[in-house]
Amino acid sequence: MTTNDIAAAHRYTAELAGEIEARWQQAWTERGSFQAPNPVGPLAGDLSGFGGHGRPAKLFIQDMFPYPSGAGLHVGHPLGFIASDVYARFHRMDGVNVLHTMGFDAFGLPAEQYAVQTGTHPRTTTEANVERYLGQIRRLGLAHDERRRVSTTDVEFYRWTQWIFLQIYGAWYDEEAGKARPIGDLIAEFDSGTRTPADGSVWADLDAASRTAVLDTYRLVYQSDSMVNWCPGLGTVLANEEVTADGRSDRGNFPVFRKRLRQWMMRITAYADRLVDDLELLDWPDKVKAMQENWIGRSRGARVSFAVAGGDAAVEVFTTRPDTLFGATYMVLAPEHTLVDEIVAHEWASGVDARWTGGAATPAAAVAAYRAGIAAKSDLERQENKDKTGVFTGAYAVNPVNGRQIPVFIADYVLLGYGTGAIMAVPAHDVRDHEFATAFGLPIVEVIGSEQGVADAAFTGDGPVVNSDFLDGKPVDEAKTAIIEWLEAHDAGTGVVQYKLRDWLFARQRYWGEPFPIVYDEAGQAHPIPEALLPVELPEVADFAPVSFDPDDADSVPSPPLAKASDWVHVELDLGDGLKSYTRDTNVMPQWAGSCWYQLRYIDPTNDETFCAPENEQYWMGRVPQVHGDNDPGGLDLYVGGVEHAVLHLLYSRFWHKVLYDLGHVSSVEPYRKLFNQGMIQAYAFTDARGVYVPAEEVVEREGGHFYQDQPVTREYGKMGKSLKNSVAPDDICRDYGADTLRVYEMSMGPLDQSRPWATKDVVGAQRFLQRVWRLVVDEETGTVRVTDDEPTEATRKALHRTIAGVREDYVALRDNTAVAKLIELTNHLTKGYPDGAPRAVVEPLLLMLAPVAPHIAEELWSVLGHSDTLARGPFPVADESLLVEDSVEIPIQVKGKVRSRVTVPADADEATVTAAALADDKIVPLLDGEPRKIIYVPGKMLNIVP
Ligand code: ANZ
Repeated sequence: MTTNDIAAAHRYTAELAGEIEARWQQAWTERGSFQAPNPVGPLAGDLSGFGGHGRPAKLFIQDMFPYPSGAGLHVGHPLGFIASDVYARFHRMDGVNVLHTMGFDAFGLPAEQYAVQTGTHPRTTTEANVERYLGQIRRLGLAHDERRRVSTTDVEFYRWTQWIFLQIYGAWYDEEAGKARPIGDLIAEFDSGTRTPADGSVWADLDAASRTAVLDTYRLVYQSDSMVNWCPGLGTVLANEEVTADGRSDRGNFPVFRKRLRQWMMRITAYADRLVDDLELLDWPDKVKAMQENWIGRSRGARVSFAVAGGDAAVEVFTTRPDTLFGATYMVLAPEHTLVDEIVAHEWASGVDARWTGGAATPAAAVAAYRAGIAAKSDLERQENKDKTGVFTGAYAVNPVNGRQIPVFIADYVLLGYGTGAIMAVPAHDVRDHEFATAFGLPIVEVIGSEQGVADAAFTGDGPVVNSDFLDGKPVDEAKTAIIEWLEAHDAGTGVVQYKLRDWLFARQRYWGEPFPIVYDEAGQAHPIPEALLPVELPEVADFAPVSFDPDDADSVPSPPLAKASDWVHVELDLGDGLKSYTRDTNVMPQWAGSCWYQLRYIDPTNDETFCAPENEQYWMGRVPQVHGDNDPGGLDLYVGGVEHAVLHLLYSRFWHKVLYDLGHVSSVEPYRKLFNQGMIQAYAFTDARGVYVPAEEVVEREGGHFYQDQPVTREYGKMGKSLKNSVAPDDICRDYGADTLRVYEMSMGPLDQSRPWATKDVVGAQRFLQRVWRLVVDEETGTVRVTDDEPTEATRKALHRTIAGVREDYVALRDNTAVAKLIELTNHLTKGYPDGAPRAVVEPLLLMLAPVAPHIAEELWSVLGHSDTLARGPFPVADESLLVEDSVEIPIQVKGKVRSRVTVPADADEATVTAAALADDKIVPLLDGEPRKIIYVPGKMLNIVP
């Protein structure tokens, strides 16, 4: 045996790490080390003994759960998972009841597309992928309460997704109360006459079908006709991006028809104001709040009425900038606007600008020719078109604010379906109007002052109003208020609040999703499925593709895969009035549905009486004003995930939660009190001569260049993932170094919210650190324990307690990189200072502090030191305040009020000592001419000398 072999016997190698890690993962599962007790229900347990000493009693921590794709995790995915695990482990060790688990967002398109191609049931594919993910998650040592794992595809999960859908369907938004209420309340109000339907109909006179129709206009879930791209040949509706410029399907080249189709919608717009206003209550990154605010896009504007000169007609416009009214120099109607035919002039006035007439003999002919020319264009093309086109109608309108007559045009950049389909054009301050005015030689009048002026381009920024009579000098916001007051006083317009947010299209014509708990009677009326008949299970079908039709049959209607399950579609049900025949809704919910509420199921995953018992919700998510202030909305204590979910998921989820709150099902106002966005892990990617990505792991570096199969390749840098072929699998890193090393590496790469480059060659640095810790405890050659029972020196004790105080603060603030740096420093201090064995009194707390980041090695060494219990529940060390006090202090010395030097004195030095040190200081002596006149000492802070 060589020396090397002996040394290797007890060295912390990847192999040994792997063995330790598997053993501890097993032990944690067996002991249920990470199980968090609930107040009530199946997971109820003892809650006494948590919290105290300024600590919270509980913390609910969650990651944005993954979609289990076939590719498995790459090392970028666990960045957030590990960070939240460190946070959870630290607090659990510190005596907090921590709920941390992870489930799967498992409905979705990839499994379904795979099913269409191969016939493999999406459930089979999904379950295999979930197994794979679970293996990877377990390998990383994430401390999850495994009893609480859920998949959105579990029948027992989506049963409650359907139940929540029914609560939303059974509710309407009461504007006066500012909240959702049960639809039954609305019916009662209609019945008693305390409220009348908004559409003016008389409730008492309506038949059952008409009443249903009225209620549908109130429900928070409703069906409405919307324009979609229908492709009969593929049997599916397509997104705009899937349709070619000549109106055919990208895939298969079939004709595509614009068609109005009935679709399920969720009335999220009812919550627009609350969704904006409540952002203020959230501890979220400003960037994400701003993105939600922009997405909702609440803006104050006005409808303004312009009389048409020489007639009775008036053109109403919608504008977000009524403050620019004095700068309106022409108007534009959408070409299809119904007023056009009414106002169009009989003939051109003499001397009309040739650019305005489109070469036509009369205004009517110009309008007709222009309409014919644009009929084939889609809204998108019309808006994107940079070359502004249009024709003059021959008519003039009167600007209400100054009586000026301005020409009225039609142009395709104004859309019929938005606002009122007509605009007042302010070329000085609107980009599209500027382009149009330039092309047509129309006046450009500046009304918002700017340095750049408005001759070359529109100025869209803020500034004082100019050239606008009584508005002059006001900033934009004040001017808006003033002009809206003026318009309302003169009956020329009204202020309106406008939102960009649209209702949420909630149906998908797919297979792998939650079925709708809705059936239709023979008259086509929709009925909700009673709660007792839930869940509506996804039926088996033989093939997962939608039904396709004759490609040219524009009149066909989509028939989703579920329509093929005819035994399932046609049912006899008793909905309370005897057995009758019904047909089921064959749509499925969009993939967002499950993630709208999964945190609530984590709380009570096995409750079969309710989606989440109120006591449990209150405990884990309830408001805690004593800790978070009176405005605390409640919700998760920490939600970690990528910034790509700033809108959609985070908005949908907030919406559902608020509906549940209004209806009294939850006590928290918001689902996610605190949000943290982790950065991304990036990596080098390589392209060959054709610009195609090649597998990064097979690229070799030599002679200062990079080669793939001996061909030179070009290096770039980007997000890690399948598309750039630069993924690194965590499995490989765990095999080559161990999970603890991977965890330490990822946590020490930099601040958590910043993106960072992955470099496999740097991982070894983290491994070396853990090997040094290992050697503090274990003799690599003999395997014996190296720690001593010696007292640490005063300097070491101080170093330890400084580390404890710092590491605690770092863990609380998710600054794991600086926590690791402090642990490395303490380790190096012990390695250098105690070559013959470091004191147990310091090594033990070091292991406890290391445990959140590198839990397996910490557990192993903890047991090597003779402890039989796991350190999953700590105790996490507490710093001794008295050891944090510095021995010496630095006192600034001022001469005539200016700092001239600093002296270092013992921390408890009295005035005489400080003065003596100051008067002997090299930099002070030359400034003094004999005895100073006056000396002022601020104890411990400063000494001021007046010479
Ligand atoms: C005058 C004005 C002056 C405008 C100015 C903007 C800037 P958002 O924010 O998207 O709601 N607009 C209104 N209806 C339109 C339609 N049917 N087709 C095309 N454009 C339309 O945009 C509202 C602004 O878009 C409105 O405010 C109007 O132009 C234009 F310095 O009015 B504005």
